[in-house]
Amino acid sequence: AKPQLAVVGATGAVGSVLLGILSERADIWGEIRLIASPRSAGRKLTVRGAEVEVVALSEEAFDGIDVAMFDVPDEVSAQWVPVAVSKGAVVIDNAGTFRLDPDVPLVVPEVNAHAARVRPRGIIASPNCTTLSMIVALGALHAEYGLSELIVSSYQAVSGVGKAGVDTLRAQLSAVSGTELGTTPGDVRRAVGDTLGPFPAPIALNVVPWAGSLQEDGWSSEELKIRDESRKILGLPELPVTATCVRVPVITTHSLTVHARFENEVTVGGAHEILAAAPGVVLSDDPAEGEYPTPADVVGTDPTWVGRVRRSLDDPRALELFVCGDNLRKGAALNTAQVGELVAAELQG
Ligand code: 2RA
Repeated sequence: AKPQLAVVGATGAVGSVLLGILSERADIWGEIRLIASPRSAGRKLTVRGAEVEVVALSEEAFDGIDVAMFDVPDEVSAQWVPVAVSKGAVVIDNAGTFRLDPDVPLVVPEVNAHAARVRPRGIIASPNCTTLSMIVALGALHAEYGLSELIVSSYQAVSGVGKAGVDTLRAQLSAVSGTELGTTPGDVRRAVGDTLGPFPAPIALNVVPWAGSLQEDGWSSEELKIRDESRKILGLPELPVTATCVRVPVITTHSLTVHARFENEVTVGGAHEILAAAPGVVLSDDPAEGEYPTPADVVGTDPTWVGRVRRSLDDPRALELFVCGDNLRKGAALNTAQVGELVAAELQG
C-alpha cells in the first residue's frame, strides 16, 4: 500500500507551497492528511486536484500516518514532533528544533541522501532556507575538490520571515513609490514611519545587515545556522565557515555570494563541468551576454542557480560564486517533499 502522509502546518506560507509541490510530483502517497492549528481546522485546501478539509492538530490526527511533514514554528515542532513519532510516523521537520541533534540526520537528498536512513529518534530535519539555497551547488564542488573553507554573504528575501515580511515590503514600497525618497539621510525611514514590521530598519529602497535573532558576540542566528548546518550536511565538523546575512527588498529567492576554498587547485572550466552535471543545479554563467541568475528570474523554480564563477585572483584553490535558490521551494517545501520520497521508497522497499 502507498504510505499515508500528514502535512502539519498545511495553511502556512511553506505549507501552501508544499501542497502545490505534492500535487506536481509523482503521486506516491495514499491519503494526504492536512493538519493545522485548531483555528484553521475546517478550511478546505486543494491538493492533487481535490479539496481536502484541514483537521486540527491533536494526537488522533496522526492515527495511521506513516510520514509526517512539519512546517511549523520551533516551539510547535518541539511539542508535536515527538507526538507524531510516538504514533509511529517518520517525521520530516522543517523547524530549527532538531537540526543539530546528533541523533537527527539533517538531509539534502542531492548531497547526503544516505543520512536519511539512520534516524534513531524517528526524525529527519530539513535545513534552514539560507543553507539550502547554496548547499546543493557546494556539495557537488566539495565531492570533487574537497571543501576547506567557506565565506558567504546572503541577500535574503522577505518571505523568509513569512507573510509579515512580504506584507511589510509591499506596504513600504507603496509608501515610497513615485517619490524622490532615498536621497537624504532618514527620508525613507520617515516615509515608512512605524511600518517596520519584522525588520529592524526600512526594507524598501534599502538593505539591512540583519536576519534572525541576536546570538553571542554579535552574530545572528541565521549566520550560525549557515555555519552549523553546512558542517553537518557536508560531514565536515571543523570546516571554517563565516557568514554575514543581509535582508534585501526581494519577495522570494535568497541569493548568496560564496568564497569557497578547496584542498586542491580549481579551474573555472572544471567547476563549470561539475556544476553543469550536478543534479538540482543550473549553471547560468555568461557575463559577456549578461547571463547570471537573479531572484527575479529564479523565483518559482526548483534548482539552485549558479553564476559568476571565478577563480580567486590570489588563491588558485578558491572559487567565487553567486548562487540563487527559491527559499520557499528548495529552501523549504521541495526539500521536505524530496526527503519524504526517500522515506516512502524505503518504507515500500
Ligand atoms: C529567513 N532563513 O530568511 C530565514 C527563515 N528561516 O529569515
